[in-house]
Amino acid sequence: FDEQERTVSVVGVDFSGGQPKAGVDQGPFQMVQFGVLDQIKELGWKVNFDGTFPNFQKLVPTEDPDIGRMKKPRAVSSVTRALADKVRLAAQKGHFALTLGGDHSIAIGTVSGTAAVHKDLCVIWVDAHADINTVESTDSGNLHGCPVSFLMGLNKPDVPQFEWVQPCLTPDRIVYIGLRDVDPAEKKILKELGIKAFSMHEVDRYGIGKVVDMALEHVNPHNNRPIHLSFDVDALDPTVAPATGTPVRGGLTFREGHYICEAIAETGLLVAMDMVEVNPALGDDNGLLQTVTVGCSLVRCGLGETLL
Ligand code: NNH
Ligand code: MN
Ligand code: MN
Ligand code: MN
Repeated sequence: FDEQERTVSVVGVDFSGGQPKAGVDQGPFQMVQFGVLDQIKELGWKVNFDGTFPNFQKLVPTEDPDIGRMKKPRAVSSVTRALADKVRLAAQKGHFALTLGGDHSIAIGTVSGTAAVHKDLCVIWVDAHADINTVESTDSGNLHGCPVSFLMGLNKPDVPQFEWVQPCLTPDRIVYIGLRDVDPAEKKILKELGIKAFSMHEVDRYGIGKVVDMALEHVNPHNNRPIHLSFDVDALDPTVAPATGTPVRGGLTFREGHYICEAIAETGLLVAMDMVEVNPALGDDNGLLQTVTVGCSLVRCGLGETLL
């Protein structure tokens, strides 16, 4: 980025249709209310925010019956399609694209948008879950468990509602950190495609410093690929981020989560970040405040906040 005018385009996606729990659509509003935009400005960024909520709810159809196993396919498709356009336009202007979710299905849109501009894009997916179920393999039918399969073009034949999605990710251009709740069908997909994943087991074994080094070395061997960081707050341990739809014990500590964002920001290659699955409706007031606070501070670290 040009040091003179580093600009962040922020998109808040008030959308929950990729999973069944209400409230995650309020995540962006809560993070903005908590002050994330001013905090980003204090880091020296210009902030471009078109922020009238709701932006995306209006695209959700009133009738959206299941198609096969897929729940709310039309809603997810139209929201992510509009989001892809917004993110693409931001990236075309040379802006950092920050997307506040919303559930993780929105990554179909965010990664499509950045990949359309940054042809050599790689993705770092920080999550308790692999989100690579296909429309056939998903048990839950919740599309927040499927975005990676769309981005990689794994759903064959094309799902008509998602025909607009250009497969933009190859197995060597995505890496996972934090996994600990991966469905059997997803394990099979990861293995067959040879996708690199650092589960909590590897975090325990090598420590977060080494894991991030290895993850970057894998997706970005020559340090020249733009990076999209898709951060699901449920990657963090539920003691750190309780207000999320599918908490899983044994997650990243507060510092491990922040270290990941700091180290990726340090590469100077980060062009986009998603902060998703913050659900202010879940948990008590303290848990909500904790989760919103940590979402904001992870975003700041991704945008270059350092401890010293
Ligand atoms: N793997 C499960 C599914 O496909 C759970 C996905 N839930 C998430 N993903 N929160 O990040 O339904
Ligand atoms: Mn996820
Ligand atoms: Mn998750
Ligand atoms: Mn399942």
